[in-house]
Amino acid sequence: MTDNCTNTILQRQGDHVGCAPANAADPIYCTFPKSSQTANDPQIGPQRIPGSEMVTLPVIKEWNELKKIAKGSEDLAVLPDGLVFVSSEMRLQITLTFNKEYEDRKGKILTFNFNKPDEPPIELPLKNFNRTGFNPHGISLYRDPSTGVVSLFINHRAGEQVVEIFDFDRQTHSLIHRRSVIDELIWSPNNLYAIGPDSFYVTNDNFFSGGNKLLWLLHFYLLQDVLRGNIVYFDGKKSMIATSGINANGINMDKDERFIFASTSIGRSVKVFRRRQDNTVELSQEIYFDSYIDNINVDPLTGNFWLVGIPRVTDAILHSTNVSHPSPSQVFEVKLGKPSISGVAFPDYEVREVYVNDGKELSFATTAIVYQDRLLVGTVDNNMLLCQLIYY
Ligand SMILES: [Ca+2]
Repeated sequence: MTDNCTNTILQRQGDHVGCAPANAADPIYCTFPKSSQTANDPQIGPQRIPGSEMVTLPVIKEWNELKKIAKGSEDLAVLPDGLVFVSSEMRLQITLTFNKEYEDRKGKILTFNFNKPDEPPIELPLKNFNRTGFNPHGISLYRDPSTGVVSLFINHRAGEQVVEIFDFDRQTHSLIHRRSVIDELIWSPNNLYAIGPDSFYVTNDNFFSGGNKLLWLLHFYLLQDVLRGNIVYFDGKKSMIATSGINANGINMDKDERFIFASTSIGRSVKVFRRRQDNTVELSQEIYFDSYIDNINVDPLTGNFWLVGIPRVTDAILHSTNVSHPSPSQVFEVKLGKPSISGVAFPDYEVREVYVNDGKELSFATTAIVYQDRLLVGTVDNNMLLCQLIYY
């Protein structure tokens, strides 16, 4: 990426994201090196992937209405009808610095409708729920054929790490709390994937509990290569470690739920695991990026994965103490190709960088979801960016 880039738009050919024609005279266009890799690319690895050619992508500016509302949208999840659930007003604590803006946040779940993009996000009432200390983080939605939509949220409640389970009431457009899952194996949850209305995989992004801030930060800054978090499976009644040795952040699965994809926090990669019958998982593949990968989402139409990267973690840390400090944002699409029965899960995968910005337009992005021809990118502290995907 280039530091003078302001923003980009996407185009794609079939299910490939491509690049728009250059128009250097237009100030809303920017230039950056195209970043692309495949499984056969010898440049795969933890190093930055050098761009082989310069391309120019145009900008989308359809998000202006959203910026007035959202104080962050750390994670997003979308239903098939285009209704988006937004985890908002999260209080991220990756420094010991007091941040008054965070302290004033209440934690909210919002909805945004892809089909009504001019309408601002709406806060979802949380019924039968004690909001004290509510601090929402990762989201997953489960569609139950009989009972409807179930939403699951990570909640960093004061002194407790919780997975909150709500039923979504479409009639009243509200969430009805059904259950708080507090489990000894869920100690530093970041994100989750709902397998059923009460069962899920959840990531622990740290070796230490989120409730012990000093040790948590010691691991975050110094011990990530020495001590690791993990991925935990909760079956509705009991938990177990699905795999160890990963400071897992974002998590998602393919539509057949045979593979788990988990980002490695500071590892600049996504690990691909095969799911076993007993719900433990086996590492199959690791895909590297030139960015710290946060949340992972899937385009239900193409099955492609959409990842958000944090190119410079130092800027993200400065941003977390002063939200006006820009932290660059990056979005990738991963086309997986056909899975292999054994060995490397997706030998023909392709990675394409489709959005990059120095943080002035979109600071500290963390998640990106696709609905039909639209892309929505969420951030920890600021606005969401709505993009039109142009097919060619
Ligand atoms: Ca995350």
